[in-house]
Amino acid sequence: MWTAAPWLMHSSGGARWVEQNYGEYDMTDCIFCKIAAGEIPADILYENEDVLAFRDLNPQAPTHVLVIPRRHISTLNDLQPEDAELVGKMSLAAKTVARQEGIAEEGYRTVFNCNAGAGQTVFHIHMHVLGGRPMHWPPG
Ligand code: DGP
Repeated sequence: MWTAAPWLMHSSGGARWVEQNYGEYDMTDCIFCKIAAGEIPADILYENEDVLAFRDLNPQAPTHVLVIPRRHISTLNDLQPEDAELVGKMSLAAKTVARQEGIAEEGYRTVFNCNAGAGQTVFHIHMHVLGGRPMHWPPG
């Protein structure tokens, strides 16, 4: 059995749409879906109807925020052309959070890890927003 979050059923055209797009995927197993649904706590810095931003549990910099879409998308490889606006909204949320956190002017890094080889451990796309210390290149 799988269930879809109420906002998803409401905003995306109902169960048929969810079934076509998610098949048998059990979103109740996704930690970031649970954060988006308010089922588990997170230090949320920004949210709107499409995206939210919260502090990373295991920060790698003085500021380390994750920006996620409310809708479950497992990896960047699963993005569809119709998701372009959503990904744009994630970037706008990152910009807002960077300003709120006071790192916009000094600079910050945004990162999407895609799949295990790149270090993705949570399979719900997220943009890392890192700042508050010098960032080196190339990344590890
Ligand atoms: P990645 O390795 O790119 O998939 O990044 C996943 C990040 O998610 C990692 O930096 C730790 C963070 N994280 C994992 N579980 C939780 C959680 O329950 N709450 C929060 N706030 N962050 C989490």
